[in-house]
Amino acid sequence: MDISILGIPMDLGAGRRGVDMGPGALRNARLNATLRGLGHHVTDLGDVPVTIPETIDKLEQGGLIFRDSILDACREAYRRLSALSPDTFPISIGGDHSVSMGTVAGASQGQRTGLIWVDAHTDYNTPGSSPSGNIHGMPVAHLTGLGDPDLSRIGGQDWRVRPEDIVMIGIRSVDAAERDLVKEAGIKVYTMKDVDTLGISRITEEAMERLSGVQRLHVSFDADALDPSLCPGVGTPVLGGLSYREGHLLMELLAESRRVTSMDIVEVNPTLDTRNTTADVMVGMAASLLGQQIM
Ligand code: B3U
Ligand code: MN
Ligand code: MN
Repeated sequence: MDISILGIPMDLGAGRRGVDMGPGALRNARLNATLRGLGHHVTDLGDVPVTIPETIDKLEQGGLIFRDSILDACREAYRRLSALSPDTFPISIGGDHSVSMGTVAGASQGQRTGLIWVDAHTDYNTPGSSPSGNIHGMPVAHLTGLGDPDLSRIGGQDWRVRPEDIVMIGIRSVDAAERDLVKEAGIKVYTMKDVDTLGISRITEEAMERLSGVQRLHVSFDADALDPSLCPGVGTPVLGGLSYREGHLLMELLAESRRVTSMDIVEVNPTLDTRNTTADVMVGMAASLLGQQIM
């Protein structure tokens, strides 16, 4: 398969610094070479330019911290990804999770896109509901058309992700007002309790059944979905996350389906990590999604 890697070294959407170093950490953990080792043709598109926070004021623009700079970076990610051939499999490496407002739209190629959101958080706050003003807690809401009118239209006037085409897995931290929005929208959420009781295998089957009508399928993997004992290099760790094998099994089963067309790896923060472990683990997850097999 042709794989293109695009870095978005941005931490403007997160509450703390350091995820801007995620693309470097993931490349350092041999992302490109690992995928080449699986037989793929890998092209690295380099990084999207991102405003350095020290060079500007920390503006709160309508309840949205660093809105304008985040919009610029997401639009550029969108532009670069939507220019790729539809047969290319893009892997976008963040960066905080606000990058996905651009990457999901860009990878969608204007088509109906299913979204598998692997995360501790639902990231469904709007500027009105957000307790923090941090945009990395809002990308899914914007992808479905809620919130800021520019952030919600990066993929064009008419493109958006339908809430019924979204499945979230690994969830264990949701704000009160955000919970109401998620329920109202009808998004399918598999919490960690569901992972414990149903198991990843059954959840993946149900998710693929639910997403049977979409043309493209995007996996957005936030490193904080995995348990912090495994991935300590994340800005908002929440105990009780996916185990190493649950993460891999999810990726292996999605690979078997042969339906996934793009991926994000986000929220890797090497400044909070030890020995780049989180990036190492996330490269392993990408390898399983891209066909690495045990036997
Ligand atoms: N829900 C909170 C916290 C949060 C969301 N995503 C992350 N943290 N990584 C918020 O700020 O919206
Ligand atoms: Mn997230
Ligand atoms: Mn998260």
